[in-house]
Amino acid sequence: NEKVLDEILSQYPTKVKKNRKKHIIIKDPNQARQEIEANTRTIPGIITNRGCAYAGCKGVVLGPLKDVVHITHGPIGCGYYSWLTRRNKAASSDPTKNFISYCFSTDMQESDIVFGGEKKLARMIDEVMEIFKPNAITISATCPVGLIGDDLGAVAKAAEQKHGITVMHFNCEGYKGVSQSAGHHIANNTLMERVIGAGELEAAPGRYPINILGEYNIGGDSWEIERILREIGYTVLSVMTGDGSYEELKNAHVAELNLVQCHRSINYIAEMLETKYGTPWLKVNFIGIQSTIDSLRNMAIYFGDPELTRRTEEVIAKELAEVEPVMEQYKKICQGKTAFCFVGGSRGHHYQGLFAELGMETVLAGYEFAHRDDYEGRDVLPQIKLDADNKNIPELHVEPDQRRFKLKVPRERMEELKKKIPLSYYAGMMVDMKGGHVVVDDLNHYETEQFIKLLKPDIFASGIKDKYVVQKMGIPAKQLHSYDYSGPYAGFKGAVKFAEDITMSFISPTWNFITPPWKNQPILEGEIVEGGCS
Ligand code: CFM
Ligand code: HCA
Repeated sequence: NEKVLDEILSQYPTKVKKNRKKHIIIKDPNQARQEIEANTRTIPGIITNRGCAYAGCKGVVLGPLKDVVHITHGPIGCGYYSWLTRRNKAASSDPTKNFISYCFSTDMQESDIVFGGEKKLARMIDEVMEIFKPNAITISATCPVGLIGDDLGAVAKAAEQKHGITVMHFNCEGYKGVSQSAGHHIANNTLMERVIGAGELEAAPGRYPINILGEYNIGGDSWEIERILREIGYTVLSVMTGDGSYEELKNAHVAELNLVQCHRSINYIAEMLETKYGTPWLKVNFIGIQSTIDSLRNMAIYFGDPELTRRTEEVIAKELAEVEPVMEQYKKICQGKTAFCFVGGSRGHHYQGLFAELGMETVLAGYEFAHRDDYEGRDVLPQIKLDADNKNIPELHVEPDQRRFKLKVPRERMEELKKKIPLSYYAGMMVDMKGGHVVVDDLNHYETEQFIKLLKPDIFASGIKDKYVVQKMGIPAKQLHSYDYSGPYAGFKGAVKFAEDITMSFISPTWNFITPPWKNQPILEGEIVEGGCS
């Protein structure tokens, strides 16, 4: 409760306490809205799990585009850090056009920092063209590039003229935002301006044409999602950007519907595509069996075709018959256990339903870098204050495309549909949480330890940066970024894989060899006395 929370926060200096208090909510179902502070700077000195704008731009949004060579302009560490660690899988029918397994970096040295790195970058592009001949190149800036003022735009322009391909540059220096989130925005703006719509297609090459936005094929998730969608009869034009390609993305404008899986990283594109091409977007969640079913049914409602609805139900029934009995087995072991679920900007919410399907309650959840709308729902958008990121990200102004804008759904039907399905809408994480459950934004290592001691979860789902600290406390930790080299976890088959992995972490005998610290030490030290603490 609030008193215990206050005790935890009282270890902080007064100013820090005041700040952190706004980022932590205990869900109270009696309040219509509980406001949380999000997308603000981490306090210097606090150990956060967040990444940087470069990670969000190159690592998250651009990196998965497989037929593009992604150059990291900077010292080698940034390129190395983002080299395959995210597990965004990609397969290609043309292996000479799949560069996913490479790491391209200009490997800046001290002399490049002193005398400038533009020439080295230009030479590198020449070399890339000689060896790999990609259809497009991206250049992502790291912190020192912005500090020394290398003109990436000029290098990119000259390279385009010299080689006749698309060379896009991204001023996503790590410090351009308070987290990865600014990087998503920087990447998406340029993809919107230069890639989507650059293709020649005027009509879709199949029935029910859709794009899947905000799905990055981690551990093969999007392959499982696409398997289900194709079986129903959808034409998946492009995935942004999991196992995605520059060539596919160019024609994303002909879709009839855009699905949004990760709202945080891609909602700008979804909105801009609606304005520019008249394509509505639907919030989906393919993590968890029930969420997958709901998403498929909502898609069928959108298209409003009885044949599609029939086929949707047929596929759901077939898949359910396969996975339900297996899930029941795993549920016997997981039932009644509790989880913490703290992940980047969407999974903190998306995995709660899947845990519930195993009979588990998520008692603490949060995001590293999501914004208030991801917690509270899009209704709060008009109230969100301009933040530190805004001045660093040029705002794109998009207008209806004169030639290609086509209203996919008449306005009246759109209004009717909005009452039934989440079209252009995301309700956020907090509505799905129960009273007494804790929501934490930008959770740090001190708070991680305190909340573990207090709530003693049976499993902690988060990332690599706290995994081992958590395990040393005797708590199983599950990476929900990289899936601990497992997956896929999406869709029907993915739910079973997840259930198997979670069950495995509970029945491992390893935990018998660890004594959690609180079994040897009291949970809170010191005593409360009248008129103050000692
Ligand atoms: Fe979206 Fe992602 Fe996520 Fe994200 Fe990420 Fe990721 Fe993530 Mo790691 S785009 S917000 S910036 S779902 S890399 S695939 S797992 S923090 S919750
Ligand atoms: C990133 C990528 C990351 C990190 C994962 C983690 C990912 O933020 O740069 O901290 O475990 O999913 O790979 O989010």
